[in-house]
Amino acid sequence: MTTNRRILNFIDGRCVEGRGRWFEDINPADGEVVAEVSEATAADVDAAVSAAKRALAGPWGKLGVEERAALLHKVADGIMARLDDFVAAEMADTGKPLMPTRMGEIPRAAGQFRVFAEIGRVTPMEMFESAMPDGRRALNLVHRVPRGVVAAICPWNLPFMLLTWKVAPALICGNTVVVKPSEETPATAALLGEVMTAAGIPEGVYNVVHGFGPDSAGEFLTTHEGVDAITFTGETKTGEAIMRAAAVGTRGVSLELGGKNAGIVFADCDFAAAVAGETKAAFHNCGQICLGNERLYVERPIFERFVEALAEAARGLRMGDPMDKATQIGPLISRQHREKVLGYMEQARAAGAEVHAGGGIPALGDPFDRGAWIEPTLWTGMAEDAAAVREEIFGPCVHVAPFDDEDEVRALVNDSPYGLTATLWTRDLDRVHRLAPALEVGVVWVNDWMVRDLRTGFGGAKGSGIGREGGVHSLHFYSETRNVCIRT
Ligand code: NAD
Ligand code: 6OD
Repeated sequence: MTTNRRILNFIDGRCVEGRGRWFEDINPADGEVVAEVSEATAADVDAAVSAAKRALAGPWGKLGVEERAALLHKVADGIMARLDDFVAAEMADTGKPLMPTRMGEIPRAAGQFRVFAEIGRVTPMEMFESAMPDGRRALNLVHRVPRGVVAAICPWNLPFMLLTWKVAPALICGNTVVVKPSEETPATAALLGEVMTAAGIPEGVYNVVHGFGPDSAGEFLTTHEGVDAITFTGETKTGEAIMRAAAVGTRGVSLELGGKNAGIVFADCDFAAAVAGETKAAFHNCGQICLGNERLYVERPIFERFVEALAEAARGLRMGDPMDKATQIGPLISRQHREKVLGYMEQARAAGAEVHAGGGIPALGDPFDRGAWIEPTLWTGMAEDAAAVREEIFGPCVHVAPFDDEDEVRALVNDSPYGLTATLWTRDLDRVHRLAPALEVGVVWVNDWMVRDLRTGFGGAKGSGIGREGGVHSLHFYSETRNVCIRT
């Protein structure tokens, strides 16, 4: 099918056709083209960065934090008033099921504007009075000033939630932004432009440029000398390229990158809760979530029973029409990504994996057979150095291995180039206190998975990133302190 829907860049408060080519936005649930997207060239990116620079010196730059907070609340209201539009746009870009999109991701994205409005409003200014050697005193007033123009490079897996996690704190700190959404998921970033305008956010404060990474809008933006700081969420390899770009001009960079997260299940756990939690951790969003667990270590006495229960849960997950409220799992983001995941499935078999659930493409009938669906897959029996156990797959695949004691499992979990999250299932509180701080990750969940308060910091160790975003940690990245030391 061809479509009449066009998605344009959003520059200086206006929808603008880029000077690049048009590319297709495809719904991976059924392979339909849902929109044609206008690619931004280097000149278009330059126009967006220039607009963002001008906006810093305009009315936006004169607002106080209270006024910016009020505008952010209006943006949140605007998103929720158009909830149906945002849900439809996100579902069309990703094939995600209705319920998690409508009940979870889009309201959570709107919530970012409220949370950061309040965090910005209530975070006190630091002030220190110092005694000077001559007996007089000095008052240190620590101002928080915006960094300037922030480039936000976003991934496709939770498109709107991850984009707003950057835009909301950047704006409350007084920056202006140029966003480059993933080429796979341009729609909600574009819709947000309409909401920003309706909320009264001045022209040039929020800009969107569409396109790809290398030799396209992503690279043009991260290498633009007018950009003062870069926030990136995506693959570790891309993060390395972006860090190199940020080195020129010594710009600030925040990197939220990949993961190969582990779940650890002790024999004393609440068995049913651990099975249910790990079913989500392995297969939610079709495994396309940086927090997902692709490695699972289960204490030997319950290993076989756990594998059986998790395999049964995986086989029971409902796939199909994303509009059906009962659908739990959507497709992968694209056929191209499915090829990558299928490649790992082949490698897993070659590495001696026993397949307990899934392992292939489901037969869902027309029109979904034209999509990018794949079965939730559970393996056992691979060595720790197998590619499917060591590398991030970013699909609904989990390898389960037995362990015998705490030291062993700690070493297994930490033996990874990544360090984003870990999930611990046990009733032994002493063990939690011993083991959790010894895991080389940014977040440890205990007896649950993916319950993050928006006010808390998030980020990874090792190859999973640099810096923490979320809560007051975002203010540290999106602003700089300026100490004014006044002798009294
Ligand atoms: P990706 O790195 O392929 O792309 C992310 C964004 O970067 C896209 O907008 C892309 O166009 C752009 N890009 C690519 N190359 C670029 C370059 N050279 N210069 C500038 N921009 C460039 O990632 P993805 O496939 O969209 O997302 C999946 C990855 O993101 C997974 O590795 C996942 O673990 C990671 N992720 C991490 C977190 C986290 O918080 N740590 C959250 C979500 C996703
Ligand atoms: O919602 C969150 O708190 C969160 N950390 C989401 C990250 C998703 C990564 O893909």
